[in-house]
Amino acid sequence: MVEKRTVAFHKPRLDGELRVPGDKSISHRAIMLGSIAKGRTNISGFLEGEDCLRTLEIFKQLGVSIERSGTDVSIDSPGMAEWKTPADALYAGNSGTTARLMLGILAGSSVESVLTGDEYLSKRPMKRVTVPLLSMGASIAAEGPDSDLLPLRIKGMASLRAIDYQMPVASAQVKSAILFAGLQAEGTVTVSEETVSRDHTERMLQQFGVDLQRDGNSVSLKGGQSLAGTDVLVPGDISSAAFFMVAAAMIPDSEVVFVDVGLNPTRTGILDVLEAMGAQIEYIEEKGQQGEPYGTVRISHAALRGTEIGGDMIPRLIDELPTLALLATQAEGRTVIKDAEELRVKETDRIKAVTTELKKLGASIEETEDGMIIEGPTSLTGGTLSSYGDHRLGMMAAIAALAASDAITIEDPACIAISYPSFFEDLEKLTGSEDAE
Ligand code: SPQ
Repeated sequence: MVEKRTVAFHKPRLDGELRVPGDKSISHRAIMLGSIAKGRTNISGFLEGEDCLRTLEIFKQLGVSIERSGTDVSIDSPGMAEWKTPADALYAGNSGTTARLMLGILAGSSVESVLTGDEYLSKRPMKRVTVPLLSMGASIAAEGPDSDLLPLRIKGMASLRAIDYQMPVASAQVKSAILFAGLQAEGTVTVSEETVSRDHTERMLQQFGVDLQRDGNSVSLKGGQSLAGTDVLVPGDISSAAFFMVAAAMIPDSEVVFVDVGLNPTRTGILDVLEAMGAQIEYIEEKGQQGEPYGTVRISHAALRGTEIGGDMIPRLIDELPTLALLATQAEGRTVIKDAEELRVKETDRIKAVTTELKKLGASIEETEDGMIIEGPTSLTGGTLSSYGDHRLGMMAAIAALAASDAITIEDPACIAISYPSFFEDLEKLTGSEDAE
């Protein structure tokens, strides 16, 4: 039986201060680089979400000593040359980041392993990563009938060939996998992308002592460098905050202050679009520590207008597009989302899922090949929405309940814990109301 949760609000308004949990992308990378490096790494603000816990468990299987107490993690690693061959398959769960980045890391290790995932991840393409890795001399073979899909067997080669790779898609996962493999390459690895994707890997490699060159949209590093354990502070995840940023902008009289949220410019597209749609945004404080900028931002409701979202903006807000589509249903005029075909290969086909689910509430939204066209404003009814096992769809459904005239029942809401385990508590805190069950 599918688990369900019903969310209902009577004339809601959001008010207060919010410190969202740690950034998912940065938490993964902190565990990965802390395990590759020799010595001790202390992480604070780690995201206790399902995806990041999968990454952590994988490195324990590889023999790295990792202790976690809530959001504090300490890693004592002998360095990747000393990892042990795991007895069982390495399970990435629902996490595309874990699977794709691990492929790059394991390809240059000295262990042999099999990487698996859950039913959703097992349908997501891996060739975008395995093709460049194979050209570096990696040994990766499918265990199943489709070479694009998990499970994959990786025989660590300890040393790889250098490549100069022009990425066909803007993807931080592909870029990171090649850079991680590049740490074990003979010579210099260069990765170039047409549009810059999130750059957490580049920033964190430098924090761990790697000499890395950035030249426009290209990144290069020389193989054979050693990494030293360090301290990593993980700021709040702007992709989690985005749900409440959209809610604050959408619901009259709302005002929310987001404390210590990540403000890396490769991730702040959501703020630019909210501003373009007319929301009030005030940057209260901006700080930067160890290469990752973060700060405090106030977002308040205002009359909203439709906008166009496409081009270079897309990688800067790719994971926020489901909730921005919801916001567009409440804005005056037309919103066009384009150049976002990557949404089709996320945890689910997010273009199809978002249009199908928002239509159930009465939204005027049409699917295009690479995005969506939304006409607003429309009043939304209640209904039963599927999460498709996709955390971002589950949270979009809950935020839709703030604007809907009736209750919304979310099917399979448990997936929300993948990136935001305390989502419903924060929703209750900001609205001051307990959602109906
Ligand atoms: O890890 P996963 O499952 O791929 O997670 C998602 C998400 O919505 O949380 C995408 F489905 O985020 C990706 C993001 O879309 C996380 C990520 C990263 O940490 O490097 C990069 C983006 O993916 P991509 O394919 O553009 O590299």
